[in-house]
Amino acid sequence: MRTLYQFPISHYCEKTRWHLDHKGLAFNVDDLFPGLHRLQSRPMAGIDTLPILRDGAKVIGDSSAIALYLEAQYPDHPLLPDDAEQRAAILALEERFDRMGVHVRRWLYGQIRDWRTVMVAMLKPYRPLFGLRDAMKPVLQRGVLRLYGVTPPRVERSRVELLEGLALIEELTGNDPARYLVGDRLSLADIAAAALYAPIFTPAGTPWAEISGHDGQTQRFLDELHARPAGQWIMRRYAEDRARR
Ligand SMILES: N[C@@H](CCC(=O)N[C@@H](CS)C(=O)NCC(=O)O)C(=O)O
Repeated sequence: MRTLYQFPISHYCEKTRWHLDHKGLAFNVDDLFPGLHRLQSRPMAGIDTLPILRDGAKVIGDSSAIALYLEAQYPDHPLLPDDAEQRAAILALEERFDRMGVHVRRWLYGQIRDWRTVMVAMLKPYRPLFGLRDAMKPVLQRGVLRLYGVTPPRVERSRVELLEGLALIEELTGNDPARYLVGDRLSLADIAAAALYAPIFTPAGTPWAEISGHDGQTQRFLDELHARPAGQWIMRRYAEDRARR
């Protein structure tokens, strides 16, 4: 039996969900409560972050390690080619977009003016449990801002970084939303880029689609990003390549 330990709202968890779905591998999810998750993640995989995948007796932590494990263990529907040069290029891009995930998260948390919908998206899977869930909301909000370094100068640097990442997608695809980042088929680089940018582009059916309440300036910026070839590329990957099984 396969279990994905996750936060539904985590874009790194989305990257792993996408990979599992792409391979047609059935899995259960275990939604751990943010903060308290460390009581399970540390003994299980020696890490503080999710996703963690349990596959039979094997436990793997970190979306990149999980990706390599899935490719080695389940070679059907590969997301890494045999060609050494292409494989290296894809892994380098996966790493680049994994780092981008940090900037996407920090920038986005830096824009939130009304935390209610964020908290709904974050805590929806958990039962109210004698009011404890709701009592945790301000603690979680402060924890998220501190943990992810959400300060005005760092949020601004993350904005610049995320624009550079979008420019890279446009360069690699020649501004054509139909093309893939490396070669002519979907790879790990594409799902890393699309999943880790998804909280900004909020494709339908993803947990971020329910978050609302940005101010006018942020909304205009988001609209500009959507109109760019890279924004269309991300939406297209979701529409065409995000199989849900
Ligand atoms: N490099 C990790 C990053 C995962 C990550 O940052 N997960 C966040 C959620 S988006 C997390 O678990 N944060 C909780 C914490 O750090 O306590 C991966 O690719 O799996």
